[in-house]
Amino acid sequence: MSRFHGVDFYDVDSLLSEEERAVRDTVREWVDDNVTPVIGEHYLEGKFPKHLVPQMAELGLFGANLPEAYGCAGLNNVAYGLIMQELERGDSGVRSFASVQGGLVMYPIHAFGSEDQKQQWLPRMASGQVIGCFGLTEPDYGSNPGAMTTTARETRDGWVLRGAKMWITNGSTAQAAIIWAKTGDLGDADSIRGFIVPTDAKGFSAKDQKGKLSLRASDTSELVLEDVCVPKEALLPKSGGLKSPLMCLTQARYGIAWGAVGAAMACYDEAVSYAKTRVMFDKPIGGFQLQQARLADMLTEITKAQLLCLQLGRLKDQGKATPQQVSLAKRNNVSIATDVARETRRLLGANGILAEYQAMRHLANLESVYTYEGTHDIHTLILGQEITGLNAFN
Ligand code: TGC
Ligand code: FAD
Repeated sequence: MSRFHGVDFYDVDSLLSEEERAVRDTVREWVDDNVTPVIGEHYLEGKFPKHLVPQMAELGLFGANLPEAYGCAGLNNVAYGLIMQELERGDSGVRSFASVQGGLVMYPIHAFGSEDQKQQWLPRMASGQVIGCFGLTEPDYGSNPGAMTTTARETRDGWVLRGAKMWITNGSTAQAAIIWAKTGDLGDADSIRGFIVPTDAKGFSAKDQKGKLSLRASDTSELVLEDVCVPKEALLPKSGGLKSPLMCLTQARYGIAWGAVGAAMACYDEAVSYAKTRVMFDKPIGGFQLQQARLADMLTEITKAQLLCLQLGRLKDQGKATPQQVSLAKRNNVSIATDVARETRRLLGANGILAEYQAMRHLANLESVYTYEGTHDIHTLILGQEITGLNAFN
């Protein structure tokens, strides 16, 4: 039985299947035992806890919603979401690692790869033997990836890739990178295709992004591709156009919507426990109306976000979830999680700035989560376009 029982004000638990609860409890316990005790130190040192990767693989956390035929857990999307929730309860960097590996690297190989590519890469990625990264963002093209300038030119033997990718999670630890590049004119976003590029290929280099004050327990890198030659088999044959990487983003954004709830739950738990034990003016601070208002707001927003995730997951399992519904959940849940983390930090007073508590680390992390996988603003515009039919991006 898990030591962390988790805020569940509306008995969302009763809406889960036995298998979904079992998956959630297993990951919850693993996070309590293996992530929470060490993450503060790794965060301060600016290091991803690499030693956790084999354990995560053993638990089946990589590409958990992909088929068992490729060595994956074959879970439904609700169970997958619960995994992301529990991982991010530990740290956004740990959830990021699993999201990138599963949603941004294994998913495109599964969706756009040949049978040979799936057999060659997916089992090794599920078992953590091969770590992947996803290169879409460029130094000059973040929110607007369709304008990317990385190119892939076809030769007699294969392809030559040239360009740079920026802010790439797992970039310096990965053995394989999914690189998105234009195979036609720079103005032609329809010519974007995906490639599986081994990171030891000649001309490929990765440099760690230094000076991060957020997601410190996660590797983030710049990738440079200087005429990197790859064979014909490196191309993901069914990828075509900007839609392909955007489909991957929908997978990862779905996981983030759940993950953010986990970070908020961790902060709320910390806030409640602190409010009940910290005595000021001769009584626990939880006995003051101002702190109760903070806690009531947190509980309300977390409960709404949990219900949002569950229904989104059920829709996804029925094949009915739209990218816009995923945008709404990513936008809302990251935003409320950031608010919960900030209010927890404030409730904790001076202790709230310490790494031995969780709130400040989650708050700093969530600032990255707010920006990556489509900034909050971009998701606002995606929803604005869905509502009005009018494009306000450009
Ligand atoms: P647009 O014309 O709107 O779309 C091109 C085609 O794609 C379709 N589409 C989608 N399909 C699936 N999922 C989505 N989310 C989709 N969004 C659009 C669209 O229907 C169209 O299809 P078709 O058939 O008509 O060709 O393209 P646009 O150039 O106008 O761009 C729209 C915009 C701005 C929304 C898009 O570029 C965007 O989402 N920008 C944000 C970029 C972003 O999120 N980057 C994330 C990089 S990866 C990352 O951050 C990893 S963090 C990892 C971690 O550590 O966890
Ligand atoms: P910009 O696009 O320059 O945006 C700057 C500001 O302008 C933002 O506030 C934005 O909302 C706003 N803005 C932009 N366009 C509009 C508009 N049309 N209307 C109104 N406002 C607008 N990318 C990957 O490919 N792979 C990864 O693994 C990856 N990991 C990441 C890890 C971390 C820690 C971080 C921080 C980022 C990561 N990213 C990754 C990149 C991430 O996806 C981009 O940072 C994000 O898409 C935003 O791009 P940008 O930073 O260039 O901001």
